[in-house]
Amino acid sequence: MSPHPSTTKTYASRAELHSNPTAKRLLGIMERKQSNLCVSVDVTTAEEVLEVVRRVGKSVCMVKTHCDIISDFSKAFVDEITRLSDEMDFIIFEDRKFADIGNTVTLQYASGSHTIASWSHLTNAHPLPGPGIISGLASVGVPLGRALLLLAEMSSKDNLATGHYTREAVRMAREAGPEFVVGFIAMSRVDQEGAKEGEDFLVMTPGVGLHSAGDKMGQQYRTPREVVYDSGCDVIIVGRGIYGIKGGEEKVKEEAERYRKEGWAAYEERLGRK
Ligand code: 5BU
Repeated sequence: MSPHPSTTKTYASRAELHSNPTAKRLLGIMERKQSNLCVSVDVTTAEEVLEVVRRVGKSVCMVKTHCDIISDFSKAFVDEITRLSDEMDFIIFEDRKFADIGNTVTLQYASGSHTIASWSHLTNAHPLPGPGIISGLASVGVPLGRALLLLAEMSSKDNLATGHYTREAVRMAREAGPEFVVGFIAMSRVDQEGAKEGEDFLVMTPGVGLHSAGDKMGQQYRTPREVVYDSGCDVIIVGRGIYGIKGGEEKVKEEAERYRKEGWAAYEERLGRK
């Protein structure tokens, strides 16, 4: 099979293909910072999250949060992570995995104690409920310039997002158009089949780690090279492999740089630059 057209283009040239402001900004950051690394900051207090972000911020194109695990989530936290995102030049991705009917996700996205749409540039949704989930989230997100990923595949062992389900996720994204849905959470180039002229989806991939093959609860890890070069994905998402590394502050910084370099080298290799 010939390589997917998006995998032969630079991130900078792909920015031109996107009308969504978040996708454009992200691809620009990736090129500027030479980074396709997203750090998943799965720690449970606001100060711990901010500490990790300050350490890794220079190395990343994006920071991923789970706001519902932060015990003292507050407006002050939102203000500070937003300030860091401007200062250190990264996108904020709340990994909310919306999964309800359109009306409910609209409320979950805009309201409640987290008001996710007010601060998170990018979020994601399961395609399970059908296209209404996209229209619901878009009604809140589009006026704010936000973007959405659909979960087409997952990294965990024996998950059910495979085959027909994955293909339907891609079809839903194509039908929705590029205004709001800018890509997928997936383990591979799920948009390979039936790719349309001028189309460009961002494929973001969790389950990346250099030190272990997985955890005791079904997570499965691959290396940055396997994800970016072998599978043609665009962004590597790393959690415990970076914030969980032993050895203190400096070690976390070093580890983020290590993943950034590996991810970038794999991207350059796929462009045939080395
Ligand atoms: P880890 O510590 O690198 O295993 O963390 C992975 C993160 O990515 C974690 O926040 C998960 O919720 C998230 N994730 C995932 O691991 N696999 C998936 O398929 C999806 C999200 Br979707």
